Amino acid sequence: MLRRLITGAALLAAVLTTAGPASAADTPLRDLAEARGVYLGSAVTAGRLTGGYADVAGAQFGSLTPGNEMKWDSVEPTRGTHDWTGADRVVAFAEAHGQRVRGHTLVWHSQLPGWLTGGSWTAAQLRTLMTDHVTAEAGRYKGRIDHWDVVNEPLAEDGTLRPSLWGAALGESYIADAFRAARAADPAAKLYLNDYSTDAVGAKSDGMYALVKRLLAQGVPVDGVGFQAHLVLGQVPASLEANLRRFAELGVDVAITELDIRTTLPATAAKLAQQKADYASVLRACLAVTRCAGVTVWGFTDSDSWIPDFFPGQGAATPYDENLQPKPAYAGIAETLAPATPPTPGVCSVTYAVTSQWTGGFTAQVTLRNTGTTPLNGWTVRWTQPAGQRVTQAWNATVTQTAAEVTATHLAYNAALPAAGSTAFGFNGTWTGTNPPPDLTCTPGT
Ligand code: 9MR
Repeated sequence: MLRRLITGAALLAAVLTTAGPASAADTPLRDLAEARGVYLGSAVTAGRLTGGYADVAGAQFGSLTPGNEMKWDSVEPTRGTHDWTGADRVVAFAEAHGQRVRGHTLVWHSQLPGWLTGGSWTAAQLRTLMTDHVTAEAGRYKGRIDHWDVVNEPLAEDGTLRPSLWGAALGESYIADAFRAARAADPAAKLYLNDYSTDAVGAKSDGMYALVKRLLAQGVPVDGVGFQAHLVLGQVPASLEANLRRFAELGVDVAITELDIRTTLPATAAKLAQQKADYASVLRACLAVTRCAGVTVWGFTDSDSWIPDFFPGQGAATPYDENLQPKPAYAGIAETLAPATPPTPGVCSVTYAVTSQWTGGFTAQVTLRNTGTTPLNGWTVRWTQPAGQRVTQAWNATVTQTAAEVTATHLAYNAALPAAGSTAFGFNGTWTGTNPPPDLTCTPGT
C-alpha cells in the first residue's frame, strides 16, 4: 500500500538507531506517526494558537482540524456574509508548520447559523443552500485541505438516517449531493463521512456500512469514513479494528477523527494508566488496518476539551494536562507509534565451568544461552582441548573429538533454544599437567 511506503526514511533510520521508549519520548508524535505511514492530528482552537499551546500544536501533530472554525455558523453567521478569520488562521498555521488540514465540517445538523435554522425553506431551497455552502467553503480552501468531513453525523443511534434539517427535508439524497458538490469544488481533497458511536460493530455502524455501500454503488465520491471515537475510560470497543477493516474492505479509507477518552474526575494515577492503555489500543487498531489514514485527537490538552462542558464531573480526556504537560496517554501514543525493535537473529553464547576435578579427571558443564530475540533451532559448540585433555563421556549433546578438536551438537530434545532461553550439556574428561578452560565457540545450526 502506498501510504506504507511514504515513510520518512531518514527519520526512521534515526529512530531505529536509538529504538525504544527513550527515543519514542523524544521524537515528536507527528514524526513517529509519519514513519509508520499514518498521521497523528489534533483539533485546535484558532484563538489559542500562540505561546505554549501553539508550540505543542505545531511540533507534535502532522494534521490539524479546526474544532469549530469551519462550521457553518462560524463561517456564515449572517446570510451572504462570510467570516473566514478563524478557519484561515488554522489553515495558515498548518501550512506554516508543514501540517495537513482535516476540514470539519461542511454539512452537519448542529452549529448551523440562526438565519438558516430559523428560516422557512422549501426542500429545493434547502438543497441549493447546502450545495452552495459546500461549493463556497470547499472552493475557498481548494487544494489546501487533505480530508474534508463532508457530511457529519448523518445517522440516528439505530443506524437509520437522522431526521435532521437535511435528512427530514431531503432524505438520504442530500448526502450524495453534498459529496458531489465537494468533489467539484476541490477535486484533490479526500471526502469523508464522519459519525460518532460507530466505532464498534453494532446497529449504528451497520447502518453506516450499508449507507457507504449504497453511496458507492451510486458512484458517489466517498473516499473515507471517519470514526469519531469519543470514548469512555476502559471501554475501547473490542471490535474497533474489525470494524475499521470491514469499511476498508468496501474500498474506502478510514480514520479516527475525534479521539478522546474521558474519565470521572479526579483523574487518579490508576485512571491515567488505564487511559494510556486505551489510547495505545486505539492507535494499534489504526496501525493494524492498512487503509487507516491516521488518528486525530479532539483537542490535545485538557484545557481545550469539550468534555467537562458536556459531561459534568468528567474530563481529563486528552493526552496533555491543563498545563500542557504530557500525560501517560501521550506516552501510550508515542510508544505505540515507535518503530518496533528490529528482531536480532538467534545468538548463541556459551560459558564453560569445571564442576569437579580430581587427579587425572574432571567434569565440565557447558551452558548455552540464546541472547537474540528470535529462536535458535540447533547449535554446535566447538573448542580445542588444551594439551593433555580428552573427553571420555558426554551427556545432553553428541560430542566427538578428533585429535584436540572437539565438536558438540544438540540432541533432538534440546535443539530449539527460544529467545533468552538456555540449555546445558556436560562431559567427563581426563587431564594432565594443568586443566585450563578452552575457548569455546557456539554457532547456530549444525
Ligand atoms: O469541540 C466542539 C466544541 O467546542 C463545541 O462546543 C461542540 C458543539 O457541538 O462541538 C464540538 O465538536 C464536535 C464535533 O464538531 C462533532 N463531533 C462531536 C464533537 C464534540 O461535541
